[in-house]
Amino acid sequence: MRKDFPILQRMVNGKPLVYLDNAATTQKPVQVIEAVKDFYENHNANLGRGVHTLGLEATEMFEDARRKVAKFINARAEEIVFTNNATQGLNMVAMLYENRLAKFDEVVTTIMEHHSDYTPWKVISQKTGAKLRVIDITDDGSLDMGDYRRRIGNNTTVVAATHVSNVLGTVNPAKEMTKIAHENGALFVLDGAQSVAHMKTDVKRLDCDFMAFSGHKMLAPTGIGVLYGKYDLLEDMDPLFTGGGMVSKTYPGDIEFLKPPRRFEAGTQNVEGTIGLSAAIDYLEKIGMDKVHKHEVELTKHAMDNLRGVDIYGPEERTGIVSFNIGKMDPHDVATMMDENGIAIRSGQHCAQPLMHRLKLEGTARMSFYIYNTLDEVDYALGVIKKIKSLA
Ligand code: C6P
Repeated sequence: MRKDFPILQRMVNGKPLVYLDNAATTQKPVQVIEAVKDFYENHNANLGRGVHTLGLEATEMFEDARRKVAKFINARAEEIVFTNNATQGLNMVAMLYENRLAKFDEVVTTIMEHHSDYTPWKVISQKTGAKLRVIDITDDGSLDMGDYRRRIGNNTTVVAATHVSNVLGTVNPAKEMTKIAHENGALFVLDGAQSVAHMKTDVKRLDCDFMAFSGHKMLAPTGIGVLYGKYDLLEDMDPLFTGGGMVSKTYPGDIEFLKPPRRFEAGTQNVEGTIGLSAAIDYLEKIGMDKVHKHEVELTKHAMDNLRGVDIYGPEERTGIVSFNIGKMDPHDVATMMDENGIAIRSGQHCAQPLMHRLKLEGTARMSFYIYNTLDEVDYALGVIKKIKSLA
């Protein structure tokens, strides 16, 4: 499939590009690029605002993309709200619940959250006086489920947790976590930013109440994201933003909003993004999400088995994320030296400062794999790491 990704032909610093920063964003196949190009060349129009042919086509393509996303995660189309990214989706849920939280409520989250899931709840808790309870990890970087069970109780209103850690690759038991949250009458919000692109996701099976994710981490363009919400919960909420495309009537003294999901999609939407996302889902489904996951796990296992003499963080069982440090070397220096050899990795705190603080780390270097990476690329990266290590 590598020929589908034009950027993989690039040279970087005189070496063939080895792109191992997929947890930050993935590359895009020609099928996605062409789908976006086709939209602009043949169908471009605004949505639901006209009866002309282009307008009807664009609207149909947009709604078709919604149906595709819904099927991909086993939801109903009315439960799919288009957003800019996972960050917007997570913030929306926190803001929508602001007026339902009070002083004696508790919001539960985890120490491994990305700032996009940690900070909205921190801010909302500060505003409402609700207590923020942060679940710890075990020594190997798994979520401490004993701590989770102990801290959730009658006062817990919302649990917000990531499915997969963007630093440790840890896969949290989202179904079990949801069940425990529901047994205590709490809502469960899942951050799917690092999971939906990497494993088969079934929101009905997980039973989570909300889930947010980003298109750009799953072969689609930037600027398109998804917020899934159970329909009765969405229907029970007022919009955060008002404007064009989400009102059914507004006269002096009277206003009525459209039903979800359009109620939460004010203003002109990112139509090209949804079309790119739709093409990305077609691409992933053609491969099969089980195969996507299997390939990543194989690369990760190979990397972990052969990465010697460096500190690796996180549990054995994980998705395609490997965070490491070479002695006391600054992770940014490691990433720079990898880049000199054509390898793109991420370094630093990965927008996960609570976790860095917990691990007593300034940062890590991070390799993250995806469908187009090969065992040869992993071996090449391991060889470069070995050379860098010899300089330490
Ligand atoms: N993590 C990383 O390099 P956005 O930026 O909205 O598309 O995704 C935010 C986000 C939310 N949750 C998790 C678990 C994430 O990993 C991310 C994005 C990238 O790790 C960029 S900081």
